[in-house]
Amino acid sequence: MQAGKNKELKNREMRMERILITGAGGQLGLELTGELIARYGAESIVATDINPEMAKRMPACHFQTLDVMDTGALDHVLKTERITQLYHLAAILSATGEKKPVMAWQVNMGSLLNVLEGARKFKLNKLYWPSSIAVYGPNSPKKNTPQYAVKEPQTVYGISKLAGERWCEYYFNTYGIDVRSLRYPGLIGYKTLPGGGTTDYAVDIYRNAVANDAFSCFLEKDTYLPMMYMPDAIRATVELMEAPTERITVRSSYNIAGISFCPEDIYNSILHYLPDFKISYAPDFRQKIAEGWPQSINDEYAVKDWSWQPTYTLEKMTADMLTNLPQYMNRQQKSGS
Ligand code: NAD
Ligand code: AKB
Repeated sequence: MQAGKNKELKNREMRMERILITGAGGQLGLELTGELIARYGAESIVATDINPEMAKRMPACHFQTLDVMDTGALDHVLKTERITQLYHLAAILSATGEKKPVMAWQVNMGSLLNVLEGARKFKLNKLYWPSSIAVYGPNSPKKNTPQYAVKEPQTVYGISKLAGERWCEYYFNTYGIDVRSLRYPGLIGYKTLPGGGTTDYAVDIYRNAVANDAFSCFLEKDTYLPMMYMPDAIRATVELMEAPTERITVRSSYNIAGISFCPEDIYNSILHYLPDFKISYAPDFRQKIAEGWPQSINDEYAVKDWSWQPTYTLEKMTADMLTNLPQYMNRQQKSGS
């Protein structure tokens, strides 16, 4: 009886939140927006992106075009929509960042400072901002990389994520902003396309396999990287954001581990279902980025603080991707996106 009442109270509290998502049209954003709608109700969510075309792909919720570099426009939404929580996902990823380094720095840093200031001015309850395994560099331990290992990132993206982590911790220490963050590995899912990262090959390979196209991989066959299946990443995000404040001991960003594999491993896992699938290797500038990153991650703080556990292995992910991707690719072709 009491348990039922507590659950009802929690549901009511959750529905009183007003949640703003920036970069909601991206690979992570589309999926996370869907999950937040399911948990908090569509009326609680304001999804935004700089790209107005994303309105068409948005799950059923209020969508606004918003360039998060525009401080006035951001503040206007925070105020008029009475926002209480913000998920700041807009960013330029590693591969695009190496092509446009100054722009990547300006967008990643400028937008983060805008949302941190917005959180302070409008007294938000919580702020979520993702970091990345890209904060590590060639001098970090490669395997089972610890939370507090040396960090000398060599990409503009990694430098911006490391600086961003310091800013998040600063806003927590100085202004008491409840900022929470995860260092995601490369994310893989069937619902959305990746947006200019070094780990994108691990989504593209499945799409080529399902389309019966041979795949040319931009990384060498034995390049190991930390990766994570999207359902695990979404669950980790929600678990971190809903964990009691006193459990959060890391205010920069938490390491979280999922799977570690190389292109040859993922290829072999697909061959099990599609034995005629062909792969070739043509490493490009992204090889150097990948070689500067860890191969696997130690996530003991996330495990200890809020009981993080991934559920997907490479085999389980491949089975799920190949089951679900064909119908999503058909839908995406039909809608032209
Ligand atoms: P994405 O590139 O797919 O999406 C980013 C979205 O931000 C796009 O829809 C883009 O239109 C939007 N955007 C860009 N500039 C903007 C601006 N000025 N104002 C508003 N919107 C803008 O990226 P993603 O993969 O969804 O990544 C989301 C976050 O997660 C990023 O911070 C990224 O660094 C982090 N992350 C992602 C991965 C991954 O594998 N996808 C791994 C580690 C960390
Ligand atoms: C990228 O490759 O840039 C991202 C990341 C690991 O941060 N997927």
